[in-house]
Amino acid sequence: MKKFGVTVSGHIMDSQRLHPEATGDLTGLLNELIVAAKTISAEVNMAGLADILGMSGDINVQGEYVQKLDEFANTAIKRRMAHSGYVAIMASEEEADAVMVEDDCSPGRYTLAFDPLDGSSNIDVNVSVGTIFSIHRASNGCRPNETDLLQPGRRQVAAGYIIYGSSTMMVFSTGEGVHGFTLDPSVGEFYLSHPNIKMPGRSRYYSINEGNRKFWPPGVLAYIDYLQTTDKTSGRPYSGRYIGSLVADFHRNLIAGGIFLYPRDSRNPLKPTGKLRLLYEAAPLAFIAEQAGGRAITDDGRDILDIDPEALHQRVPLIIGCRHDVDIAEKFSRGEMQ
Ligand code: P6P
Repeated sequence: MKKFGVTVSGHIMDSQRLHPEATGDLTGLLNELIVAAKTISAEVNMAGLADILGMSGDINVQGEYVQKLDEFANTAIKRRMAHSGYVAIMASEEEADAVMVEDDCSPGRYTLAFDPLDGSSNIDVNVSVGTIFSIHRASNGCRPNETDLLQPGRRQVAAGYIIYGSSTMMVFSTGEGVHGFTLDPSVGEFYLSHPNIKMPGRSRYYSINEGNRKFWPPGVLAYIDYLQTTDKTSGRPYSGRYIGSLVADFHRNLIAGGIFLYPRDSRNPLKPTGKLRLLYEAAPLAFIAEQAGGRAITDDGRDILDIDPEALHQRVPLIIGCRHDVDIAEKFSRGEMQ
């Protein structure tokens, strides 16, 4: 019956109708993202065959090799947005500086921050990767600037991700719950497959790179030891599940129940605040998590959505997942549980 299901565009239009004051710009922006998502999905799924794998030889602002698909995804999104009239200014993991959309007065009412292809180091081994996006209202009118992008996550108008895995799914929220849409590649449509997603009250999984164990903050170390201790009443020990692709790890935890941690790393002075980026990784996923009944904090107990960004590529430690588990992790991070 999927051919007659609710499409993502239909769902967005239904949502817009609930807001008479809506201009349709956010709907237009999301629809442009959907087109980009379909383009990227086709390319990612062809990667193994189209011999597009391998390094493009470029290095991005993060000091990481840029794989060709990273560049493709970045260009696909920038091109859709550049002439859409919905976006005033953008930030991308693949761009050192903010990307202005128009040289003169921009009509765009929104900002877009995105990670075009997160987890790209997994592309060569066919592990799921994803696009993450975050949308805010532009506040500087005709002359947008970087401060339009540096807004706390709680002000997001919409956020979400596309996961390119065994199937391509778009999961997003405009502040009225979290909804998941699965792409039917035979007709090129995303159909509503996961309405009103809620994180399970308790987790079964924990996701963390155990190879960094010796460099975790004490609170994180104590919390992971707690999760690995047998206690039937609280469902412990949890199972470890770590894919090394943020979108894939987050998506599993969102659907099946889990907690993901990427804490700060005492070993690496270049990443004193962890590896993941605030604007286009932690904040959008935190928005989704809270909308789904979960929560997201730093490893010293600050709510991700309340952090005032200071730089486009600012990194933050991230603990995100089912609210019950994040609340306990917070107690360990504050030394209130040992
Ligand atoms: P590590 C992928 O490179 C990424 O940015 C995220 O998708 C993922 O969660 C994390 O890094 C994995 O990092 O250090 O465990 O390999």
